[in-house]
Amino acid sequence: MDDRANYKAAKELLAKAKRVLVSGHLSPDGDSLGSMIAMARMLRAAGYDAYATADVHALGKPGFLEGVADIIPVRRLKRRKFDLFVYVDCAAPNRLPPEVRPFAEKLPTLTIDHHATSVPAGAASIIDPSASSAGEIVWRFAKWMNWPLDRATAEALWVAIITDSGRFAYDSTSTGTMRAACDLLKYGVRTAWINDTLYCSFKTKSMELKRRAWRSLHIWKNRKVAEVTLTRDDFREVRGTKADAEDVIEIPRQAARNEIALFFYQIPDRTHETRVSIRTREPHDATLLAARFGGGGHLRAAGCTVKGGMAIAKRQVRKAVKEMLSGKMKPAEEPPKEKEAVPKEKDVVVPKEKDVVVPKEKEAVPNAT
Ligand SMILES: [Mn+2]
Repeated sequence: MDDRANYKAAKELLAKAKRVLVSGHLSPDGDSLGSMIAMARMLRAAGYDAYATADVHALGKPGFLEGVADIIPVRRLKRRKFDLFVYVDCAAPNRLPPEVRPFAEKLPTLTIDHHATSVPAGAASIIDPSASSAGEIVWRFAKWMNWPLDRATAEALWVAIITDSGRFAYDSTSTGTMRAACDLLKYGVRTAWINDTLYCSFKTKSMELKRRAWRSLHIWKNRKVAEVTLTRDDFREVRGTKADAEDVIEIPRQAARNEIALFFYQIPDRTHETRVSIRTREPHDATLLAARFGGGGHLRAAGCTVKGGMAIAKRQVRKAVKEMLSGKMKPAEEPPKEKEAVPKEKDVVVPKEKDVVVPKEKEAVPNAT
């Protein structure tokens, strides 16, 4: 686990490569997208034929980054040839876009990640669960490699770090995070403009999804659990995607005394699956809950996909939540049921708030929204 040994292994792997494909997880968030763009840009500047790949139609707000123009859409990957694959911010191969998986299987791989559930895999791995973001690790490695940065690369890493650290608010924010941020500012990162673009510029459909999510707010178990729901119809009617509902999980998290926040949603283009974003506060381990349904993530932020419609998903997840609250949930007691893509995850801060008004019903039991 010595960083230096891992850096060296990564460097050796890179020395053997010419054409590098970089990918993050499905529906890339700011960290995933920023990290892959920065990695590809720095590799190109270092003489590699390097490209990031993503579903360019699902980028959400971080899609403003300059490096997005160079991304190869996942659907156009087929005819391309590469000799090294780099994973960034991706906890497991099953979280990669399906079009990318064949490359991950065939090529030598370098893993750069900060997920608690990530395990060293492939030819070389740089994994640090204490890092605020994959972007922070990419920055560290870039400095160690003496790669030059420019503004566009710095902005990609800045976005990676601020989105995953909650704008330097979460517990994962460390002196190392600030060191990285401090260095990035030297390259002319447009901080206020990026902040406005990411956090203060919601489209009408995004505002509408939030309005619907607020209306769905359900708080139970003596306020310890709060959940919001967006159905397939909500997305369809608004013509929105998951990217338009990125921060909806913050709604249930705002309730006073909240320990477990849940966001149940169904994306419009899939059938019979319900996705769940999970945020927890001490002492609850979000990965434990997600793992029950084959998902993963971080200690305080995780996600999973439940096979089945909304009512089934709610029944199963609420049952697991009750188990968790009663301290009966044990780690890894069950084999993962379903290898499936999970929604994005971030680490989470614990704001303290006064009372929040909490309408609504009693306890668990299905609720077919
Ligand atoms: Mn991340």
